[in-house]
Amino acid sequence: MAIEHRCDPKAAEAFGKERLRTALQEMQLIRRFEERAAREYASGRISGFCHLYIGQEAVVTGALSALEDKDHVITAYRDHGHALLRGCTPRNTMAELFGKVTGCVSGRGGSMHMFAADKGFHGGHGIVGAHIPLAAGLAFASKYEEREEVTICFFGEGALNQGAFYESLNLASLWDLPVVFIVENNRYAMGTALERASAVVDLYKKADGFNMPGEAFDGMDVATTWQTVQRAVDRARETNRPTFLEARCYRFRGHSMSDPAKYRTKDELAEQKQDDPILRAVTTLTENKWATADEIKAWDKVAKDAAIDAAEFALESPQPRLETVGDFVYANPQQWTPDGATTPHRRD
Ligand SMILES: Cc1ncc(C[n+]2csc(CCOP(=O)(O)OP(=O)(O)O)c2C)c(N)n1
Repeated sequence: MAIEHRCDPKAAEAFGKERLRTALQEMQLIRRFEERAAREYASGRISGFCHLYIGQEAVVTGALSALEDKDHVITAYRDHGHALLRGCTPRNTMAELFGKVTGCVSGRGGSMHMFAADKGFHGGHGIVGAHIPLAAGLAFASKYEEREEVTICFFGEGALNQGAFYESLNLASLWDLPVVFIVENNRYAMGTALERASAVVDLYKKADGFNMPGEAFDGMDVATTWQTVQRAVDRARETNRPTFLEARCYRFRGHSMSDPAKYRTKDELAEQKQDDPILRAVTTLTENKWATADEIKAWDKVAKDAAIDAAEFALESPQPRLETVGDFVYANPQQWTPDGATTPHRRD
């Protein structure tokens, strides 16, 4: 795909000045938040797994611009951006990374399990492909209860040869479920290039096997992403027909914080970084005179300040109390005590 260092002009025109201005600010927030998270991880304040979304911000930002508040979103473990745009705050997302009690799931989930279910964000899932059936279930419930809601389900291309993917897309098509499946094809599943793992590399073509529309799009362009996803969301809302979309994108960091990413060349990375989704939005906004350089700089400062504030909040927040270690694990839990005895649990 040819690299264009701006948003597609027609898509940008359709997206419009106000939405592109908002989209840039959302992408700046995700970028600055994750840069801060990376620093906190390096300093040892965040532990466990941590997968950054840096480079892919246009996918979630454009896609969620096509949704209404009542709709549903579910994703895999590369979920910080999805959380920030769908109901979590910078503070409770960062606190979750720190494992603090003020985190969006009380410090129990960490990086891979962000949730804001009351705002339609259903995670944050660590097992590759395991949440795709849940998306079909969310869409089934919306249809069954006649709520006219749409579900967007994001996953990586590494999930595409899991059985759950085939089972879910088959049922979604067979039962006419209002769901949009988006594969974020960032070209590598951990260290494995798509070409080494998949017999089909034009992933959108898999839609044919489910008798549903499929399309690939430039996932580094926030306006094109919105335009493509909006068509699929409209189809789902109006006809209950599902769609399978392939967002062609690239992650600028390693698979996780512990990955030196030796499976790709420095030249490849440098070339891809020229196609930064944030720079593309900046170019389009300034070329169209939809934003000034000063405004863009000010928005970036707001994003940086939000990330610093979130980290300070997370650092000052308390750890969950040891006695609550068994909370949220079982529906009918026992209380755990340090000497190994268990007693019937009381939520206090
Ligand atoms: C069922 C299962 N198998 C293996 C893993 C280990 N694993 C974690 S991430 C990953 C790669 C997934 O890549 P992809 O779906 O492309 O997502 P990306 O990391 O590119 O966002 C694997 C194999 C897992 N979490 N779940």
